[in-house]
Amino acid sequence: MIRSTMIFALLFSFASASWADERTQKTIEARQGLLKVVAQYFGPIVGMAKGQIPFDAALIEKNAGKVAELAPMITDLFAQDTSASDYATEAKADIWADYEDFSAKAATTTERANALVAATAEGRGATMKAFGALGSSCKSCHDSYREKK
Ligand code: ASC
Repeated sequence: MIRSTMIFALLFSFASASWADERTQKTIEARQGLLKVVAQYFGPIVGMAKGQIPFDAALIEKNAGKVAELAPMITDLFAQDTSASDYATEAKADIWADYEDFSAKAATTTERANALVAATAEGRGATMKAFGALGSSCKSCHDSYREKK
């Protein structure tokens, strides 16, 4: 009886360790996917800013709106400290050393994406200025919290 309880406890501890590892991996993959989706909506606006494709205020309004919806998911998906994981990630441990600052930067991105949506009604100059502000909020977080490649 004692022996079977011990075996069960041992098996359960292995099972829970691998469950946690799997959750960590899924979390990291979900973050990477989220940021890829953000970049997908961001990309055409970068193309317009560089003059590679024609300026299209309606598309910027739509895409910036998507970024504003996606950005709050950043803090949801980074809530779990995965800095001890061996799974490949560019997320620096500094995120969880100052999660308040990380969250504030993510909140700024949401605000600036909403500001970009609003700016699309004010013409190209105002739109591109608001886009610059949004891009610098992305960059500010990457500079602090993303591993340099
Ligand atoms: C992108 C992309 C980023 C941001 C950043 C903005 O398109 O992939 O990480 O813009 O460069 O400054």
